[in-house]
Parts: sequence; structure tokens; C-alpha cells
Amino acid sequence: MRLSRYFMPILKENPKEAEIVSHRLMLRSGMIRQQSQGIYSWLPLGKRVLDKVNGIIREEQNRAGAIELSMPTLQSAELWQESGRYDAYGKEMLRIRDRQDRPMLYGPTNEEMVTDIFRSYVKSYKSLPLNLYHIQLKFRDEIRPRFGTMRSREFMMKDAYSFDLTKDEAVHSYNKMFAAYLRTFDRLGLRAIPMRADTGPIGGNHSHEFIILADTGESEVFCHKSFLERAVPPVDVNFDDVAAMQAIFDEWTADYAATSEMHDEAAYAAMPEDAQISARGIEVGHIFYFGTKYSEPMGAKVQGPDGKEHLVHMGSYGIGPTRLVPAIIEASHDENGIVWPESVAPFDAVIINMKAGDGACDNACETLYTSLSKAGKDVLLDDTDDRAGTKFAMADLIGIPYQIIVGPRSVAAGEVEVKQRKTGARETMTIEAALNRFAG
Ligand code: P5A
Repeated sequence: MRLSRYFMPILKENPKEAEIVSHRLMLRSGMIRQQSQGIYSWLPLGKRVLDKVNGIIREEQNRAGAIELSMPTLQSAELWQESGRYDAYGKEMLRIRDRQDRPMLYGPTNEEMVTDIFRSYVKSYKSLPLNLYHIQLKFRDEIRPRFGTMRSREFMMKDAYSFDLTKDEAVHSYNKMFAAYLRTFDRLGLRAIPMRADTGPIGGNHSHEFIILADTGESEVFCHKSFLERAVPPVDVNFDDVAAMQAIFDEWTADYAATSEMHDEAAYAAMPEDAQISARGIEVGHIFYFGTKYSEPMGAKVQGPDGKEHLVHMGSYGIGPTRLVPAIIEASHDENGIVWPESVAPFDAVIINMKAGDGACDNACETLYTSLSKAGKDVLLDDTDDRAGTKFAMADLIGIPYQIIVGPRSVAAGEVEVKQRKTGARETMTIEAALNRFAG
């Protein structure tokens, strides 16, 4: 992408409405724009990051055996009347009427709709286990939307729904998602801690929130410090191995970790004092097992091996991508701007032309840009005629992991300078060496 032809509206001033650093940096770097209270456009730079986050979520869901589909944002009220949640959900649900005066709603979640899909097609235990997910916008008319996309009214969710014949099998499905979440957050460069949590309007009595520790987090949380060091499941972990999945769950739930709603002061106090962490956290994921809460009122049954009809046992599993992006920034920034983990960076590298219009600089930039693009890398070429200082500040602000700096003096020697955003480390190398380093 050539910056001169890109759309990245950088703000020079600090936006006044932003109370936390991630919100400020997302606005300043032109990632998002508020359209009305709690409703945001994702501008091109932000959209790139969001897509990378969703890509990682998708890969890990697929690896764990979940299957992607796409359900609509608008839902008919009828389904929610069947489950009994239409009245129970309260003011957070945006209720709409269509031209025939039929009650509709903008989905805050999809348990009812996916249960309807399931009951329409699946009739036998032989089709189980089944886990269906989508990555789709949701709407919740939050009382206090704030901190940009951290708590918005329209937001994106990856929501997965599992269906099993028995409770034991449903527990295995839950454990699979639990392990997939550990891998997902790790790949996003985050340390997420699973904590016992309240189930709220989704229901059931077995649930875990995945929490990132951050001073600006909205939840009050308590946990053992062992979570900060624990290794996540490896890429080749076998999701079909029931015992292995249970062992991962057991290992990650052995030590104390709970949100304030589930906090047990006595259990917390029983831990050695130097192991206690009492902090604030951001909830980036939440998983639930709720048994037959939806299958029963909605009649989602399958024929079992005994020839009889059985209500299916269900769970649902949410991750908030539009919350994860600011959560990653909260965890990874410095005084100059964002420091993206490589896995979600909007571009792998930015080539900074220090003297646009200078033949040798332009040529070197073109060579680097074309070769790296051909190698499948996402590169941004700063080909504008801004001052060098402005270009460096912009590159730092938007947090691209590597800056390849092309200036007249180094180019005359056939060299460029490479700066790592995270450490600030600089290295001079030949253009060829830079190509080899980044094209690989
Ligand atoms: C699980 C999947 C559910 O809705 N039903 C389907 C279950 N869970 S949840 O905890 O209510 O939400 C799941 C995740 O969505 C994100 N999230 C939000 N992100 C931004 N703004 C919001 N207002 C918002 N509300 C929820 C969170 O990451 C949450 O863990």
C-alpha cells in the first residue's frame, strides 16, 4: 500500500473524549470513527487489524473442530418468545418493527437462532458432536458504552454453539473451546486468564471469562500469580483426546481465579500472600455450558443410540474481536504510540522514503516495495513528501513492527536502516539483506 494513495486520517491533536490510551491511539491513528454513541466505523487501518484478529480466531476455531456459518444480525422476536428471553432480556435489546408491524430485534447473541437451525436439520446422535460459529455484529443497548470499541453498542462477536447428546460429551466440547481460547489469546500476544464467572442473561451454572489484566479494565478480578507463567496448549494438541482436554482444563483451573461476582474471599486469603493478584481486567472472552436451557423450550432433540429422543446439551462460546483490538493496545504501547504484536499488525513493515523525489531513494523504495509485496508481505510505503520527523512519528504511532528507512546517504552505499518498533533497535544492512530478511 502506497501511503500517498491510502486513507489513513491521522489526528494531530489528542481527542478529548478519549479517557484511556487505546481509545486515544485508535482515534489518533485513524483506525476508527464514532458514528453515533457506541457505534463505530472501522477505517482501513483498523479494519486490517480486525481482519487479522478474526483470522487467528477463525484458524483456532477450525482447528478445534468448530464449523463456520453466517447468521443474520436481524432476528424475529418469535424465536425469543419461544425461549422466554424476549421479555427477560430487557432494555439492552434493540427492538424494531418491520413494515408489516412484525416485532424484530437486532441480535445481542444467537442461542435461539442457532438452536432453530439445529432442530430443523439434525435428527440423530450420529451427527453429533456439532459446533457452529460465526463472526458477526451484535447490538446491545449498553447503559454506559465507553472507551471506544472496548464497550460499544454495536460490536463484533465470534460466537460458537456446541450440541452434544450427553452432559459428559458437552463437557468435552466445553474443554475444547477452553483450550482453543488459550491458544487464540496467546497468538494475539495476550495473556488471558480463565476465571470463574457469573452467567448473566445467557444462563447455566458453569462458565469462565477470559480476562486480560489491565489497569483500565472494567472488571475487578482476583487470581493466583501462577497464571502469568503457564504454557498454553501446543499447536499439535489433539482436540479429540478427551483426557488431554480435561487435563488442560484441570491444569488451568486448579489455582484460584475469579471475577468479583464469584469472588471467594476465604479461598483467596488461603493463598500465600506473595501469590495473590488483586487487579483490574478486561473480559475478552466468555464461555458457557447451559445444558438444555434452550433445547428444552425450543424442542431441539435427537434420536439416541437407544432409539429414544434426547434433548441436546448445549454450550456457547464468545470472543469480542472489536474489544480485543483495544485490549491488545492497552497491553502493548509506549509513549510514542501502538506497538503491534507481529501476528495482528496492519502491515508487516513500513518503508520510509526519507527523500521522496530523489531518484536513488525512490528506486530503492520501489525495489523493496515490489519485491516484498510479491513475496506476500503486507508493506506500507511512505512515499509522501512529509518531513522525515513527521514520517518517523507516524510510523511509531501506528505501531508497524519494522521500519525500513531509506535515506540518500545509506542508499548511496546500497544500504538501508531497519528499526524494530518494539525495542527501538536499529540495524544497517544491504538492500538485498533487507529483502531476504523480510521476504522469508
Ligand atoms: C457466548 C457466545 C455471550 O453472549 N452468547 C454467544 C454468549 N457471551 S457474552 O459474555 O455476553 O459476550 C461474549 C463476548 O463479547 C464481547 N462483548 C463486547 N464487546 C464490545 N462491546 C460490548 N458491549 C460487548 N459485550 C460483549 C466480550 O468480549 C464478551 O466476552
